[in-house]
Amino acid sequence: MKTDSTQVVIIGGGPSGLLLSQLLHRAGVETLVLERQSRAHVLGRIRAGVLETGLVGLLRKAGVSARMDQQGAVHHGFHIAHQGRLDRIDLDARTDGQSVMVYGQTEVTRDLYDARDRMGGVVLHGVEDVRLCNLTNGQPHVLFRHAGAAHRVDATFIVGADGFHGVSRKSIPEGVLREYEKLYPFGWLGVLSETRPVQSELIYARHDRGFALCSMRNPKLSRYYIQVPLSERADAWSDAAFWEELRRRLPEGVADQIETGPSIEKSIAPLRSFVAEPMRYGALFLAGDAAHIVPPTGAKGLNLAASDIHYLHQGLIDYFLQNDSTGLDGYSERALARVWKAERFSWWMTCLLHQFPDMSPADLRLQQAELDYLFSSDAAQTVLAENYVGLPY
Ligand code: FAS
Ligand code: PHB
Repeated sequence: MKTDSTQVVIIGGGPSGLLLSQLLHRAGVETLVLERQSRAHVLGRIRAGVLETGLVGLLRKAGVSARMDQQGAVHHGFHIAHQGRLDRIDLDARTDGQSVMVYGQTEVTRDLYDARDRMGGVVLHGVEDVRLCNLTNGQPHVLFRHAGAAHRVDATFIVGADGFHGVSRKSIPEGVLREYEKLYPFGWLGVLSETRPVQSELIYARHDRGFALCSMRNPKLSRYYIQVPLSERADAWSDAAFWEELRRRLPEGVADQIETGPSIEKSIAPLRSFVAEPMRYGALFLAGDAAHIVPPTGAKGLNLAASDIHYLHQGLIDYFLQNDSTGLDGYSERALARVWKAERFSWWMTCLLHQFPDMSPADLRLQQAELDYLFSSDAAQTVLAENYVGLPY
């Protein structure tokens, strides 16, 4: 058994773990990141596309914003398609000039890995059998296997940034952990294609046949989604069938502008609302998808991970550099307050735009009335806009 020690062990080399490691390293706090998958596997994931102002600011603070500033696109609004027409949500006007950045999570993760390499940050890939030990009664440590050898690393703190299926949340005893979950009876079939995005801004579409979303990664890379039943499989959808169904869910003036092409990625993501409380147990802190999941309708998943990291990195720096544990002691309560507001918004956007199998005619009319009210009320559009650009940290 090889034994080592560090200040903070981070389980998970996704955006949460990498961003925290980068911010702590720049402040002089030592970390070790343990990642189950290869770097290529992590970078092969196609996930979020919209960054809130808060995350953009954190990436700048972490020194990883150069490529985002060159290749990302600032968006000042987006459209909602319903009843055959497009209505725009003017983010600028509704939030005194705030906007969002469209820049893929894959690129954010790539920028973070490059920065970790430049700083000599240690990220171990192919780590197996991670076990969290002594979280509340003595020297917290992590046991794992890597490159065929058994390892033990002692740490002052352990951060679980290992996503929804990780080991960290499951290391909190059942009597302590409270879990809240809401499953949606549909998923999103997503396609990435090297085609011109149909519009320069995102289009969220409500249609009797189901939800659709027109997004993008850059002027030559489009990202589209359609709502599908949970029973569907991505490989059962030909590209032609996907493009035809997408067009049927969009207003005519938009549908006939869609540039089709071969899909370079096609996958189905289930939708769920999930929160685990508390986000701290002794020396363990949970961050990102390890603690919460939102339906992607509100573009909050990655952005919630960012606010967790904002609170946590500050608390850890205060502890190690000022011997002040106030931020760490208040982390769970502070992070959860913002998490639940984003869960509410993501649930609301999902209910507004999706067709639920058990909707009655009255439900359908109420859903349409919600949209009619939204576009007849400055106040309602302000509420949507301030949530979409991201509530304050
Ligand atoms: P991640 O899941 O990204 O990273 C966790 C890391 O921990 C992974 O690399 C994993 O390999 C590693 N890990 C797991 N168990 C481990 C173990 N035992 N030991 C070591 N390492 C371990 N958000 C949006 O805003 N918009 C979207 O459109 C969107 N689409 C999504 C589609 C899918 C299929 C999924 C799953 C999520 C999507 N999300 C979306 C949310 C997503 O972007 C997350 O919020 C984001 O990846 C959160 O980052 P992390 O918390 O780092 O978790
Ligand atoms: C994406 O571009 O992948 C995306 C954008 C907005 C969302 C969800 C996904 O709400």
